[in-house]
Amino acid sequence: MPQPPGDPLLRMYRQMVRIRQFEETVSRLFLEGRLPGTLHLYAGQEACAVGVCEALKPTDWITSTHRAHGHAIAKGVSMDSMMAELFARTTGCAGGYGGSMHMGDPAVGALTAIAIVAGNAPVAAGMALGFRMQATGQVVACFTGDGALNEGAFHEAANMAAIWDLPVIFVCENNLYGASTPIAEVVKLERLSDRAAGYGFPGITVDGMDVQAVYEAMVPVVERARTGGGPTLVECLTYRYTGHSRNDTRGYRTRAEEAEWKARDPIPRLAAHLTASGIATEAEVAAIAEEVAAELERAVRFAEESPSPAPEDCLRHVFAEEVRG
Ligand SMILES: Cc1ncc(C[n+]2csc(CCOP(=O)(O)OP(=O)(O)O)c2C)c(N)n1
Ligand SMILES: [Mg+2]
Repeated sequence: MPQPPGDPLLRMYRQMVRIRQFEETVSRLFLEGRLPGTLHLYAGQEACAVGVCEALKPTDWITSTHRAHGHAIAKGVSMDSMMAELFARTTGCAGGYGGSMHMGDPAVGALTAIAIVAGNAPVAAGMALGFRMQATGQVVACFTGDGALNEGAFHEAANMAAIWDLPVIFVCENNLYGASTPIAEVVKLERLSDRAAGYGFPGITVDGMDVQAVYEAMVPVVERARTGGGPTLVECLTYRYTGHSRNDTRGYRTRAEEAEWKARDPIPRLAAHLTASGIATEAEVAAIAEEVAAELERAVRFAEESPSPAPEDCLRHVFAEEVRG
């Protein structure tokens, strides 16, 4: 799927607004009891997904986590299909069987998200091995959290990617917490990107609240992966505005800390740059939010008007029956 045309900064701005409004909408729907299941919201971290995906080609891939909405939107998964997935409707991107943690669409290079923490890292390394063996020139960006870096699966994948110079970029969104655990309690390093030295590839730390910084950091890293230079660990310093998932009253962090991070919100930050540099007027920036709000209204309507899966189909896709014929 080709990238929408236009100024890259405006495109990134729109994408961040789309993610933010998607999260605000689904959060409200969830609290109203209109969505089943659970949610892991991405609000606050938009600059990471958008900056990373802007540096990828449409033919490149991402692998994602339990906090999947932002990654999926940034890579181009349709909000209609994501909304329908959250409503558990057959038009959802996983047929309504998966929910919040199973966002994705192979048609746009977004592997259906994997909610096992770090479970997507070996899969990304495997995809990258496939790309290299078939000389496709593609790369894969593997989104992980800070908590994921302490999982055995991550270490094994990073080491294998290192020894074979695989075209994978490990993007660690360090939002300071793994559920309720502060990262500083479970990692002795100040910079998680220093872990990369242990695998023998570069690691960098970027401001994950600044979409331009993330994008600019990613461009050479993607080029390096694509041209046989191997992986990089990109640590994005960021913050999730809401609790880890439902029922999280955020007792493990202070309201003052939250306010500090929200003062660095990536969306008004880029809006200020767009208007100050003459790329867009204030009215044009405001129009984007209105257009996105209308897009979301349509997505909710699409989801609500879509059919629910039939009870007799509940075991479909559980076993490989169709493959066995
Ligand atoms: C292997 C595994 N262990 C535990 C969980 C439960 N769990 C889901 S998300 C999460 C925290 C992950 O933290 P982090 O990697 O920092 O991602 P974040 O939620 O901050 O985006 C945990 C422990 C899981 N899904 N998989
Ligand atoms: Mg985290």
